[in-house]
Amino acid sequence: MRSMTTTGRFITFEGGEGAGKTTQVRRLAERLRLLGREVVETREPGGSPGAEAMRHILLKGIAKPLGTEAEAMLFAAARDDHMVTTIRPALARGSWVLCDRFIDSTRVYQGALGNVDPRLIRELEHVVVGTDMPDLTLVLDVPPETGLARVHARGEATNRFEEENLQYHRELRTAYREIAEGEPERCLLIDASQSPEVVAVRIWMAVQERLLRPLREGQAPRAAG
Ligand code: Z5A
Repeated sequence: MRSMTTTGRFITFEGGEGAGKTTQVRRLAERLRLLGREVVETREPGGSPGAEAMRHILLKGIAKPLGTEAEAMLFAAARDDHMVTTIRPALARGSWVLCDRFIDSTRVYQGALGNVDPRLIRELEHVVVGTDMPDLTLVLDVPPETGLARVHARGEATNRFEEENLQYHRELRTAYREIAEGEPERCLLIDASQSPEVVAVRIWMAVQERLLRPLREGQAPRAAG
């Protein structure tokens, strides 16, 4: 959690395929820039040259034969480079960091769905993220049928995770909802089946209430869970 004397804030966007994370990162960044905030838009896996190189290996399924535990460690290694190279320096400058996927993706994809021991997942988080947890995590919630239809309508090649079956995507949604329920101080579940405009308004209200108002009033953001 950031201190009240630091103006930078760290927001992560989570959810299943086609939930609208990338769209909403862009919209929130535009709103914050209009307020004069410096904003860094980033993503995982990726967000730094080293991590972007690893993204290719992870999303093409090249690491899949190594097993989900090894994949979790590779996602963590990419995150470590991202933290060191991009996220921590941006927060230290007072920038707002908006990140498309972060630790909850590892908890859900490798942990809940990949059966990686939660103790290993937590230990990797502890080593890589430490106390630099997100101030706010927006979990965009959409029925998997809707999200996958959006992704397929784009007509781009699918990645290793998008190719899993519908039951897999239903379990992903359940796992995300459980995280949001379990950590209400850090996470907020957003109904992402609405239009992009409606979802953006809901997100903007949450950011104002949870982060901008406390900042104006000289308080630290609500404690991360
Ligand atoms: N992964 C992991 O396993 N472990 C980890 O630790 C991490 C990641 C960090 C990254 O995929 C994969 O890595 C991910 C988990 C795994 N699995 N998958 N797949 P990615 O970055 O390639 O894909 P993604 O993160 O799932 O993004 P996406 O499929 O592009 O979805 P999105 O960002 O949520 O949605 P979008 O790009 O904003 O929108 C998708 C389309 O829907 C687009 O045409 C929009 O114009 C449209 N859209 C957006 N919002 C709406 C609304 N509200 N209504 C209608 N249409 C909309």
